[in-house]
Amino acid sequence: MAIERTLSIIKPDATKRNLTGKINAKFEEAGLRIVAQKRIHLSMAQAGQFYAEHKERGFYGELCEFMASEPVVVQVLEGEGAILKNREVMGATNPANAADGTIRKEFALSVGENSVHGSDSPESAAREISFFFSGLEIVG
Ligand code: RTP
Ligand code: MG
Repeated sequence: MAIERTLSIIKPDATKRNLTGKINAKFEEAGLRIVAQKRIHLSMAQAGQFYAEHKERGFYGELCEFMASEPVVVQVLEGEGAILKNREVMGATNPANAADGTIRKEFALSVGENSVHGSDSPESAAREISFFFSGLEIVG
């Protein structure tokens, strides 16, 4: 399988509870390398732009407010099949459905406050990585 890069976000519920290191350990244990990382506080406008694909969904306003409520850690993860592998390590969107050992099973509070985001396709990964990082900031 090819080496891929994917965009990950450690969400406000997790940064607030000081879980960045524990979540990063899960990525590293799965063979994903953190090749870029920064802590930022999104504005409502930035959160809205990032999640524009969900504009028509009922949870969009709540999602944007949550993502702008506290700092987040945005990261680029690299590895074999990184996009799918990261989704596996994250677990299902709703922690009630997440498999044992996944980040969301262990740390998520609810379907909304679910600790991590991960790109869901190569197209999303390309768009989302360039949303947050310039090429110079990614060091593989
Ligand atoms: P993400 O984009 O954050 O990696 O999560 P995902 O693919 O597993 O889920 P997606 O359907 O893309 O939804 C994006 C985020 O919106 C929030 N959400 N809330 N209240 C709700 O029913 C609801 N559904 C989704 C979650 O924070 C979800 O991760
Ligand atoms: Mg998604």
